[in-house]
Amino acid sequence: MPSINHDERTISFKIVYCGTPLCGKTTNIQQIHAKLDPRGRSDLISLSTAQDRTLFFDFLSIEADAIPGYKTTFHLYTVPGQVTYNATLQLVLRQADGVVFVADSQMDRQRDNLQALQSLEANLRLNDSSIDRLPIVLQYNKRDLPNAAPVDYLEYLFNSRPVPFLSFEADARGGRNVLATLNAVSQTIIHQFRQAHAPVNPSPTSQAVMPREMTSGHAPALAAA
Ligand SMILES: Nc1nc2c(ncn2[C@@H]2O[C@H](COP(=O)(O)OP(=O)(O)OP(=O)(O)O)[C@@H](O)[C@H]2O)c(=O)[nH]1
Ligand SMILES: [Mg+2]
Repeated sequence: MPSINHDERTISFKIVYCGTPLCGKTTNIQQIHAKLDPRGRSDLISLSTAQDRTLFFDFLSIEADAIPGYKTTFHLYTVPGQVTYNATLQLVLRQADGVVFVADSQMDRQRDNLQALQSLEANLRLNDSSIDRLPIVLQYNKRDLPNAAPVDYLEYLFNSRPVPFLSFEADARGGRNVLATLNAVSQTIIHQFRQAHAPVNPSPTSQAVMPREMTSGHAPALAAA
């Protein structure tokens, strides 16, 4: 559920990155943080172990030009992939407006991907939500690796549905399709929001809602971060 304040004319949406351990959730958020103009995003907050495993979550907030007349913010969270942190997954998923499910493309990770997708489904149900109602985008990550499974196979495993999810091939470490994935989920969220809240703004859009990507490398603020 988005958080709306009509007096202050602000709306914020929550996007959660889920997926099996080490599939690249944190790397997605790091790349988004690196690619976006610092004026349109917050600092990246990460709580991780010494081995860079996500302990609680990563958090990044992005301002976007999505709902005219309202300051719109997307709050991006990752959750730890390790099953020992399932309570965290459930907590962070609460009130999510959209989910990016990051699948690790490596052939030997498919059982874990499936388990993570089932866990996502179960946790959404516990939160009175559902994989069928929530905007969800699939990202097949680590496409750069030689042992990446064919995309057709991944589509068969994770996307054989009456209404398939939007899906993207990505190399989050190299930054490929990280923003495309984010844009897809945020557009779907905005589309669904507009359908449910026509009085706020009745006109539909198919334009990208994220702030523009920086074109000339990393921002100085990032180098210092
Ligand atoms: N080759 C390759 N490596 C990647 C890619 N994306 C992430 N990695 C690497 O995979 C490892 C795990 O990435 P993380 O982003 O920490 O994974 P995570 O899903 O956040 O892991 P947990 O928080 O522990 O669940 C890191 O060494 C990344 O550099 C990719 O697209 N290609
Ligand atoms: Mg992580």
